[in-house]
Amino acid sequence: MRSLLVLSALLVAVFSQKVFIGDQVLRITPISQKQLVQLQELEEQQELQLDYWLHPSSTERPVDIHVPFQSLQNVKVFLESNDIPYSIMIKDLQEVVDYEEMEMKASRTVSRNTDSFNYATYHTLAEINAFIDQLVAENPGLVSKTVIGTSYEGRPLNLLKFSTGGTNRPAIWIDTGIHSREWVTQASGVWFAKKITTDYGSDAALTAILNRMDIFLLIVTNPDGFEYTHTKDRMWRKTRSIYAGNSCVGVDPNRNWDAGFGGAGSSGLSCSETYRGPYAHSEAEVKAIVNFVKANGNIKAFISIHSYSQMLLYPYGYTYTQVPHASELNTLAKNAIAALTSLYGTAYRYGSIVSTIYQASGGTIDWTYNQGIKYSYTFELRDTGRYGFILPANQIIPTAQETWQALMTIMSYTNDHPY
Ligand code: 0X9
Ligand code: ZN
Repeated sequence: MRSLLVLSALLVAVFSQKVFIGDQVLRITPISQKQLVQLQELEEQQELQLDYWLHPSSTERPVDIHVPFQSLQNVKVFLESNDIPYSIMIKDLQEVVDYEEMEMKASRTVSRNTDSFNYATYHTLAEINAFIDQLVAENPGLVSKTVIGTSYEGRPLNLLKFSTGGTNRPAIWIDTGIHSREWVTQASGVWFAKKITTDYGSDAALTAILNRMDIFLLIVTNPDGFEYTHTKDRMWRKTRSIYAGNSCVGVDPNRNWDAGFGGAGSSGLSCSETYRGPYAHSEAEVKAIVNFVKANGNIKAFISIHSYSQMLLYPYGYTYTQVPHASELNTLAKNAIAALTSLYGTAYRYGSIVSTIYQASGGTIDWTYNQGIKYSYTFELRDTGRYGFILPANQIIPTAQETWQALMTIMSYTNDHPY
């Protein structure tokens, strides 16, 4: 065990990037309450270094775990001896990561404007920031950029504003990439930005929205984590903040909000992927959005985009208590998903976070809802687990296109239902 850890540390030193050679992603389908508890207990075993891609919640839903090579034997023996059914979803994670990197390098070009930008490939932080500046320069009457704060490591949080005028108009907020490894979300965010500029003035529904409301779009919500996924560890999810006394780096920015902070479905251990941080809003990236929402009291819809699972969710995640607007939010979610599915047939589930995915405390949209933003939603984009966070680049555009159908449904409804 120790020698394997030393070996993997050595490999990181040599390649400078974390490697996932022989790591597997297991899809586990617990068939009893007892097995669910066993999978929860397995998650507590820090020394196994398991990365739960989907947490245990009910026997209706699978549990996906990224298992490092050095823990595979132990985990498989544990599952088999307890008769817990599983299959191997990704047999060698490094192969999938290598393929993605090869594709990305092969398609890399420097684009001088947003028409020649390649929307069908993944991009670095620098490329996305260049895209943002080009979009602003090309559409000075519609698009502007504000830096709403800086990340822990000092990177700007570049918020795009789409506005046709007015002051303090009602607004829609969309963020992507708060979990840095969910690359299809930042890529979709880029596509949405371009889509808004091409559809304004030609698409009647979007034009109606922008004639009355503003749209705010934060594409790289966790820039430190995003840079880290490109340079050091493709699987990095959290921020990159460091706290004295903690053994591990980073906080889960979707457990750090002041809504049920510290409750079930979050961890107090810094090495956990769901570490909530030392206190609510400790993370600079979260705090910047909190300040912006408070200063801009006119946000009417708040949509936070994640992957994967193919779900459209509304509050709450921290409690089983239903939100007062549950039935309206449910109907709107149903309509949004009908629009999404109509494009390519992609199947989505929808419902409250706690009843649809799993309990999670300190999440973004629970806080925004409690701030009075009624239309608070969160997406989990493609896929359902075949590739998980390493979604092939040829799915970026179809994912963004279908998601846009759902976003338009929510935005139009918000525009038509002032409150
Ligand atoms: O665990 C999470 O934070 C979300 N899943 S993810 O794989 N994207 O990490 C689910 C929590 C539900 N809340 C939101 N999707 N915001
Ligand atoms: Zn996420």
